[in-house]
Amino acid sequence: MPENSFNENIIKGKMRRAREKRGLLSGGTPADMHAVQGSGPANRHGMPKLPVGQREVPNWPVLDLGIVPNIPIDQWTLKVEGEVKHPYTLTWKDFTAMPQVKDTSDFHCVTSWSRMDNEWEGVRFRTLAEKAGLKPSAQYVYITGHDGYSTNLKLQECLDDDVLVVHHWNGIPLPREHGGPARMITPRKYAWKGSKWIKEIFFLDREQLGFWELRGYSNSAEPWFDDRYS
Ligand SMILES: Nc1nc2c(c(=O)[nH]1)N[C@H]1C(S)=C(S)[C@@H](COP(=O)(O)O)O[C@H]1N2
Ligand SMILES: [Mo]
Repeated sequence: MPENSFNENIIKGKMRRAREKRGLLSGGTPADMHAVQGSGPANRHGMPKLPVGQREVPNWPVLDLGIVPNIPIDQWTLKVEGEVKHPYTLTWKDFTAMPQVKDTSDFHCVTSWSRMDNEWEGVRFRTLAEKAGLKPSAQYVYITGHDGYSTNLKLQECLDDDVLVVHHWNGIPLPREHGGPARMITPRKYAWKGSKWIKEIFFLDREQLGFWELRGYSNSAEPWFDDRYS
């Protein structure tokens, strides 16, 4: 558990917003999305640049729950466990020795800002999963962060090429306030599905909801369907 505690006001404010906006679609449909042809990163799906209800920001806002963990590289570990044949714990050296990839994708926060064309570098989630040897029962994923955060995904959603555990962004080491030394990114989902300061990956045989999923955020979280709150 983190030493200090979450900022309850941040959480209350976001929960209020989730309640107010529940079931509220801002009018977009998949057909609208196809009306304008776009191009770009895989998570743009050849669609217009921005999913409905999003606005582009030039900067990269910081969102957290009032805790910004400091994890020196020499103390960093990532644990992979659950419904796997070979649970393991990576050190930083192990992690950076795994096959590395670069990918460009857009980053969509459910609070409506999007940061486009981010160049990420890290290890594919799929590579981490393959190393563990998933049992057929591994159908769900639950991820924790060093600040005590958690989030969840279906296994299938984690296996896309662009789901990464990243350590570099736009050519610089991932800044601590953005989850450095390493965070997960889930470009086809709203950004809360990617844990900053990633600590553990659990493969599960049943769904376990994460921090925001328990507090009114959509479990599926698809930006192109304006799928924000449940
Ligand atoms: N560990 C952890 N991961 C987290 C969060 C958090 O509070 N703690 N916030 C989520 C939310 S709501 C968003 S929008 C993104 C924000 O990432 P950023 O601060 O780098 O923009 O991280 C997600 N991952
Ligand atoms: Mo967010």
